[in-house]
Amino acid sequence: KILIIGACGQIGTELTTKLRDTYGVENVIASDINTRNLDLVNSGPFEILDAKNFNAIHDCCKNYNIKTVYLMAALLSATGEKYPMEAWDLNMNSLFHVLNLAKDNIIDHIFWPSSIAVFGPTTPRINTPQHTICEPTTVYGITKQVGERWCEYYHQRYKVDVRSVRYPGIISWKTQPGGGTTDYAVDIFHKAVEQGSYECFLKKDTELPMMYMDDAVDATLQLMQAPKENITIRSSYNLAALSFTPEILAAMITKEIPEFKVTYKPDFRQDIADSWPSSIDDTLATRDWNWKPNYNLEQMTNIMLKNLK
Ligand code: VAH
Repeated sequence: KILIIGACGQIGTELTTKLRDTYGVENVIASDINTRNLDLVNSGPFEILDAKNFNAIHDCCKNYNIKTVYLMAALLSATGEKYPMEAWDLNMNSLFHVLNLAKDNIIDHIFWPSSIAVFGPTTPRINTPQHTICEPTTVYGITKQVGERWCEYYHQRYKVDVRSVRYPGIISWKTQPGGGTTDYAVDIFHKAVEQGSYECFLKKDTELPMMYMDDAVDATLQLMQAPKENITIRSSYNLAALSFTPEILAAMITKEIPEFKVTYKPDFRQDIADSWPSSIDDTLATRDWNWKPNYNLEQMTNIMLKNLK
C-alpha cells in the first residue's frame, strides 16, 4: 500500500487523487498534520500524521502495511525564510524518518520532491544542467540540496530505493499553492477572474521554470514506475516544461480577459526568484524514464481560465 505524507498540500492533493485512480482508493492512505482539506479527508483512508514524528510514521506504515511513501510535506521557500529553524526541522527530519524506515526494510520505495530551489545565484541560469554548481540562498533550497545528498547516500550505502525530481513552480486550479515564490503564477489567474486586476510580487521580467500540475503528477508516477535499472540519478532529476515571465503570463491572460490589468510591486520574494534559474535542462529524465511534458503555456492558460471562471 501507499502512504502520502502532506496529502493536503498543493501537489499532495492532486497526487493523492492520481494515485487512487491508478492503484485504487483503499490502497492509498492520505495523511497530513490536520484535516484542512475535507474533500480529501472524506474521499478515502486518511490519517492525521505529524511528518516530524518518527513513531507515528512507523506505526502508520506497520498498521497499513505501507510499502511506498510519497513525502510531500515541507515548508516552502517564502515560508522557510520566515521560519528557518521550523523549515529545517520539518524538511530534514521528515526525510530522515522515511529514509530510515526504508533502510530498516519497513518500507521499500520512497518518492521525495526536490526543487529548482537547490540552485543558487552562482548556478548557470539558462538551460541549467543536471550536474552543476548548487549554492542555494534560501533555507528551503538548503534543505532540498542537503536532502538530495542524503537520498543519494542512503541509496548508495543502504540500497534504499528513493527517487526524486526537482519540481519547478507548479500551477493548478484545483489547489492553492503553499507559501512559495512561484505562487504568483497561480494567484494571477484567481485575481484575473475574480477582480480583473493583480498586483504581482515579482518584477515583470522575472523568468522562472514552471509546469502545469498534471505534468508534474504524471512525471512523478512515471519516475516511480520506471524499472530501477533505468534510474541513473539518485539525488534528484532536473524536470522542465515551461519558462515564462509574469509579463508573458499576463499577456496570455489578457488575450482572454482584455480588461485585465497587472501592476508590479516586488517584495522579499524577488530576491528568492532572482537566485533561481530561468530554464532547466531535463534531458536525463527524458533519457532514463521517457519524460515529456504535455502542456504548453497556451494550453495551461486556457485550462486555468476555463476552470476558474
Ligand atoms: C516555491 N513552489 O516557490 C515552490 C517551489 C520552485 C518553487 O519549490 O518555493
